[in-house]
This record gives sequence, structure tokens and C-alpha cells, in this order.
Amino acid sequence: MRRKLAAGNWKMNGLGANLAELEKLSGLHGAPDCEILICPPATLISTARVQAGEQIAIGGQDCHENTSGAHTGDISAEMLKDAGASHVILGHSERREDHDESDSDVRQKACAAIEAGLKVVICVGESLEERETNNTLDIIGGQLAGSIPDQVTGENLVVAYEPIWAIGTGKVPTLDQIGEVHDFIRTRLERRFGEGVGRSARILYGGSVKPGNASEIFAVSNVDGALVGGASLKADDFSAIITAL
Ligand code: G2H
Repeated sequence: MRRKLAAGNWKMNGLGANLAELEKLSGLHGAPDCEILICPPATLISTARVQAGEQIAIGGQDCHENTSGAHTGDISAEMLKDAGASHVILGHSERREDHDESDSDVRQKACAAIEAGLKVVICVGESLEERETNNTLDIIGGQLAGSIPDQVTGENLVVAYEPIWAIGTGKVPTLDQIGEVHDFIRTRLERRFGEGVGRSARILYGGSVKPGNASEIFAVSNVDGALVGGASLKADDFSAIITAL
């Protein structure tokens, strides 16, 4: 039985004062029956780790593929771990677009993250054009094959399906569309890694998840939780999503 996961991606939002939301969230969910993960900006990870309490995991939003060296402005997986992170989001479409990250880049980062002892949340998703030309499953299949390294386990792999056209737009795929992609991802994971890993890895849906649509999305087969952006910034909204899990 897979444990549900509610993951908040704060993106480039959050100053020290915003950690009050995290404290509020930990007060609301002292002993949750799902896993809660917050990925704040890297500047807040250490403080967030202290303020979040035992029940909330803290993650990064990206890492470099090397462990150290002359890479100004970058952060290694080991540094994230050292700061208190247990997870890292990799291959978010905003990283793929803003920083030209390829599947191969994502795979190398994932290798480094796993080596450092982090769990990886690997994002995949199609553009609107790819959806409208019926290429969604081909695109997702290619991203899964190219971005996920061989050494993942059912414990350290989380896949997030985030259709690019649904991110921050308020548009959400139909429940049938979400179910089709999640079932496809599950099948691909089982085929490549075997039933043990394939059935244990969590598959999250991400893209305009809100308190008002969370429960119907969570009821779809093979949806093991959500990667939430905008609605994770306020403890009350994120709490309502956690409760819907
Ligand atoms: C998708 C999601 C979080 P939002 O990027 O990863 O953001 O919930 O704001 O669409």
C-alpha cells in the first residue's frame, strides 16, 4: 500500500517571514496519515527544517549533477541534504524551459541526488500542442525513459505528472485524462523496474490543484497525491488539500 504524499512547491516564493505558514501547517497536521513535503527556496531550507517539526519533510527544487566545484550559483545534492532536505524536485517544466534542462540533465541530477541520499520527485508532462496532437503518452514515455536513472527504488522515486498547460493556469485535465496518464506511468515503471519498484513508487498529479478540486483528483486510480504550487503557499489552502487525500 503506497503512502499518500502531499508536496508543496513554493517555487521562487518565500522570505523568512513566510515560514510562519509552515509553522501553522505543522500545528494543523501534528500526526498526518499521509506524508507532507514542503520544497521552499534553497535559502529557507535550514530554517524550514527546524520550524517544520518532525512530521513535515523539507525538499529542494533542483540540484547540480556534480557534488562540488566551480559552478557559481549552483547547489549540490549533498548541500541540500546537509541543509536538512530529504527530497528534491527535478525536471520541473519551469527548469526544463528556463534552464534548457534535457531528460539527460535530469537523469544525471537524479543520480547525484540518490547518491547523496535524497528522494527524487521527477516531473514529466506534455505541452498543450503535444496534448492536442495526441502525442501525450509518447512524450511522457520518452521523459520517463530519459529522466529516471536505473538505480531508483520504490522508496526513493516519486514521479509527478504535470501537464505544462495546467501549471498555474487554473486549467485542469479531465479526470479521465489524468487517469490515463497515471495508469500509463505505472505500467511503464512496472515494465522497466519490475513490480516491486513499479508498484511502490508514488505518482503525483500537479497543475492547478486547489482545495476545490483535490478530492476528485485524489480519487483517480494511481494518483498517490499531489505536487502543489500556488495553493501550497498558504497553510489553510494546503491543509485543505492534505485533508482531501
Ligand atoms: C505545477 C504546480 C506545482 P501550480 O508547477 O509544481 O504549480 O499548482 O501553481 O499549478
